[in-house]
Amino acid sequence: MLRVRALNILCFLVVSYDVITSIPLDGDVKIEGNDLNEHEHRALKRVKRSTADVEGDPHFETLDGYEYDFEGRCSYYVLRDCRNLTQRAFDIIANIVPRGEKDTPSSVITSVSVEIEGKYSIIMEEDGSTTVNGNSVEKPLDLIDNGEIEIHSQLDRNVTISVPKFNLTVSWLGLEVHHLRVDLTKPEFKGKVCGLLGNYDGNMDNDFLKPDGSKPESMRDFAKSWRASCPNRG
Ligand SMILES: [Ca+2]
Repeated sequence: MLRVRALNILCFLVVSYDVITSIPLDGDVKIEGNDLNEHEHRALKRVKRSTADVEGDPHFETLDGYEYDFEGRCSYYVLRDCRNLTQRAFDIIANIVPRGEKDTPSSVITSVSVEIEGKYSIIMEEDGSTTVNGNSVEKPLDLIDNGEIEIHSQLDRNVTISVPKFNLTVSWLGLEVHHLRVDLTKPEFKGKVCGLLGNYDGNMDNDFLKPDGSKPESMRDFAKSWRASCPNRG
């Protein structure tokens, strides 16, 4: 049975790469996870998580913990603010390109675009090179508009975009692992975002829906409904 007990001291749950640990802080819960089975780990992540991942060829795990694989060949809305459709706080788009051999087809994300409030267009390429509104980011730490957006980047390394006012962090490591991670913790976005990484309402069962709220007929139908554009089609 899943054991979760309250602590008198502060306690902060960290979910990272399927490893669940607890860091003593204050006012949260402690997770005793050594003997949890896979189902219990997943249940726990569903309750506490605020992180979504897309990795490899590509394997998706939504903010609410729903997991699936999808080999696309277009650009897709990974996660977008769906509160105000005319002025979105953010929009995260991934470009997916076929990379496999004929017998073993697969796809990977090759670049990620992050749009912030319609003012900033940040593009992270596979090698970590990054531009903001078309201008290259050359510094390891670039503060846009006095820190409204923070960009940590180095060629061939991780790129991390932080938007403190939205509690939004987008991390990207293109080379070899093609790993995109999105962390969103601001409560006002709960149930108010959409895209391939779900709606962040704590329920994984409603993440597999099309933009109009209808159930897709297939994975292909689901992914197609979240297409942003299709530049990879010849
Ligand atoms: Ca959900």
